[in-house]
Amino acid sequence: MQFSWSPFKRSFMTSMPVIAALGLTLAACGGSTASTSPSASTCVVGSNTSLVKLTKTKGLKVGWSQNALDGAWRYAEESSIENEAKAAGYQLVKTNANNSDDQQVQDIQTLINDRPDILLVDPHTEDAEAGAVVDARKACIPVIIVDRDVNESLATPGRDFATFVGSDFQKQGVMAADALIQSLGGPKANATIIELTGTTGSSPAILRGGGFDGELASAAPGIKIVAEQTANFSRATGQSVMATLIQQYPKINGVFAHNDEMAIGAITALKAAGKKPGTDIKVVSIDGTKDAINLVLAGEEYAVVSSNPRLGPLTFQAIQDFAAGKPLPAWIVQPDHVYELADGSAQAYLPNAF
Ligand code: GYE
Repeated sequence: MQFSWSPFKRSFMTSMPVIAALGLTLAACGGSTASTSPSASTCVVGSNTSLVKLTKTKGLKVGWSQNALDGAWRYAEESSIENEAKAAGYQLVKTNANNSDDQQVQDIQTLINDRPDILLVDPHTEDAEAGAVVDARKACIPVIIVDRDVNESLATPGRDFATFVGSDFQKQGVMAADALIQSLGGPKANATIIELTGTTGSSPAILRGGGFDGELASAAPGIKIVAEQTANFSRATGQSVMATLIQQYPKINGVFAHNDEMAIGAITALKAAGKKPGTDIKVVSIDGTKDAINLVLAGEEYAVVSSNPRLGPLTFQAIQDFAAGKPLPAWIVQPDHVYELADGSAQAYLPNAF
């Protein structure tokens, strides 16, 4: 599982305050000063320098580039963004890239041409949309990255975008590993497991995988990952991938799925193969959907680590702070938790599940 940036770099970036717009008298790459966004007055179009400053705080037009609308998590995120936009009295211009990087790059370009005051981007993968984020900055439109991050060596917080609002995916992976280790008998356990990974190249897949694999190797070296395969964060794909893998590895003791959808598909496949998930195979996943929490309550899944999709409040607070000229951190972290049957936490969380 590859890392695109180290935890050290991440925490360094987090502590770095966002540099305020610098009055942009520096190198402009052949751009004219015309056609700036209605509220982004200090920006030179095509400029390679600093973040754009907003000069209005009310009635903002907000662009929103969603990478897909394909499951409970993403619908919950979408309504959280919609609700906050409505509550703030902002106009929201939305696109949905249906899990296509090409489509999302095109969507961002369309949104740039529509001249929003600020642009929110939830990138499908880390690298593919980074160039379009830089294009938005060069078109004098400030960007906030929401949920999934871009590769921060290609687009940098404080320069190319104002802030990243999202969960600590690496920590989620560590929490998932600790839960699975516990379910398999603790750090001294000897066991074999399968890991179903999310969309290749997306920040949650990279970081959840990295956090999980690192924690497993150091905390419980007797637990081995015998197969690691992507199921694209999809329930149907999780089911078909697991249907094949369980024939190949019938003796596994556990499954880690990077999201609930894949775990639910995997549990269906395990049952169809005559296994008893929860009894002979322990399953852990990440998200906190109603469907997965109900499987925890039914004893078929051991634990779910939340990845709170309700990112609207933090995101729109960041917009307001940015518009008011307040400095933003490089990363605004959405906190997450582990939910299990044994300690009653899954039951207590259920009313908040999505
Ligand atoms: O886990 C998954 C969705 O980016 C954190 O994307 C998000 C992930 C979430 O498809 O269910």
